[in-house]
Amino acid sequence: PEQPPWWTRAVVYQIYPRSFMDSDGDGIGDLGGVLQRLDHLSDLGVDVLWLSPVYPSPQADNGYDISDYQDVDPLFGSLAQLDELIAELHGRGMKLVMDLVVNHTSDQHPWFRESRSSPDSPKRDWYWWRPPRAGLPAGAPGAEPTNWHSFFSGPTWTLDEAGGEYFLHLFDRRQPDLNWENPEVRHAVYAMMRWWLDRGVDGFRMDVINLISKDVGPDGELRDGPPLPGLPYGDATTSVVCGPRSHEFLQEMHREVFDGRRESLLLVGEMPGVTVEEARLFTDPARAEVDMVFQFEHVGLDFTGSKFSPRPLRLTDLKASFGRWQAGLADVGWNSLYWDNHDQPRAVSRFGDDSPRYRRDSATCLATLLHLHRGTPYVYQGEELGMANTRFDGLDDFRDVESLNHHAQAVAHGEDPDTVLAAMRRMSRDNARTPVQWDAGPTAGFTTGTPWIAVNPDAAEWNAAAQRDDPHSVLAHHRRLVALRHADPVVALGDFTMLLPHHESVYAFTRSLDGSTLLVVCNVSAHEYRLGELLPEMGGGELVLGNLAVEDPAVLRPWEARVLRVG
Ligand code: TEU
Repeated sequence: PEQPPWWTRAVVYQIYPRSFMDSDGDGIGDLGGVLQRLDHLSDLGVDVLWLSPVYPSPQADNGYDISDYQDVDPLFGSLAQLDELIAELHGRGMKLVMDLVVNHTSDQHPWFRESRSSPDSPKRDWYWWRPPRAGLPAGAPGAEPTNWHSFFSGPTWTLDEAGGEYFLHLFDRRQPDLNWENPEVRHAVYAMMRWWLDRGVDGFRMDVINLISKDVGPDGELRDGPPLPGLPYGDATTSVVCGPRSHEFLQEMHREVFDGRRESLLLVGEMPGVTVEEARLFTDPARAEVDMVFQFEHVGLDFTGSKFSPRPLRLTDLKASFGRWQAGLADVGWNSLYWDNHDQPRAVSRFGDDSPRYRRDSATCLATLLHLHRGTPYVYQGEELGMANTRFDGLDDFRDVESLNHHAQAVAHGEDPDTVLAAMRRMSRDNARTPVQWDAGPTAGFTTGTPWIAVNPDAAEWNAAAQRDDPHSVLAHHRRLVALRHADPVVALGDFTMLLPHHESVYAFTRSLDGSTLLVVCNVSAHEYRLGELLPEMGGGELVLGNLAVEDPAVLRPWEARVLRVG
């Protein structure tokens, strides 16, 4: 029988370089810092490093606005250091996956500058240029070519005064969308990707790759989306999420870039709004598109409409979502497993309990839950330390373009500034972007200078140095989870069966492979439960891994997680 792909047993660690480790004292993390901290990764046992963008960039969206795809921004270091990183990782048996941001470029990319220079530019059609809406003068209210709302607030169109036309940007106005309909664009991207593979990188995490195909009519027309409640805009997603040529483009990319080298690579498609059915198509190995999706359903259950309208999360909703994805990709396809990344609030604050009493226990409980599902787990820097949401006193403490744009728009539309700030404290991406807490020193050991965003005030207590040699720590627990996936094929490949789908606090499931079964029981609450009452038929079992010392095998303590071999 065919060997399962290596990444079914792998764990990915994500570095957001700006916040990981600063080696030169400018307050911004860099490649030198990553190189200094590689022991932390080896010690954790992870297999792959996914590095968020380090390319030259004006940093409007912290590097997700790229102005040169084939270099390293001096802010982060040099190409020579990137080569060194590749060699160091390979020497330690790890791989490097680069962030590939090709739905859009920076507005400072030479391609866009050229495109903008004139309607007759040979690169005009590399981006989406459109005249004002029929009957309205350029710049008039509502004259944008479509009514679409940007992911980062405001319209998705900005007028270029000089040329009199609008350009499309699904994100910030400094992130114009590339026109993938144009084959020159696609082949330029493929050439760039081959250049990176030839340099030795082991794959790509493809940013919003399911937005590259827009639903464009035969005469180039883009259509309005359904109105969004409470906003003077419409929903763009019906026209841009998993558009009609998405699969065709990814298959073409595969042929042009990955053929012949696919086995050793990791190809991850980050896909907001992707459905299970679409994900099956994107990750069916027979179709040769990507290896796994990075989907958003479970991080969209604690708000209504916009992420800045939070509501309480119900565990039953979370279980239903995970269960649907586990079932939908059971026989074909593959999923990424994550709680945290640079776009999400901190997991222990969002899904766990970051009060002193339960912070360590809930962080380890959540980790157990996640790593025991079928799929490839992703650990985001600091998650392995139980890092939590930070304290934002006022607007000045925020840095992220999404948060700042949202604040400006919401306040302009008459929302109460305190309510807007409260939602930002809870949901802002900046929660994930505070410096990694290495030790109890000033700036948590992150920099000798002034950090670009304030260190979380809890760093004196919650840091890597304090946890490294403590077998009870969140860090030690993550180490055990990574090792378990490496050692036990049931964790990597076993079938998944959800138990107790309607229980409000206990998350339980089994994983089975070749007659061997693991039972995973996690108490996602501060109450106690009697195991015998929950799962009477599942008595006994050998404890493979747990997050608390078991005092009474019959009692599941607050935030306790157990992995038991039951067959
Ligand atoms: O994120 C894609 C994405 O869907 C996010 O914009 C998401 O909508 C938002 O962050 C949730 O609040 C990717 C990158 O991960 C993100 O950092 C970039 O800002 C974005 O693409 C644009 O490149």
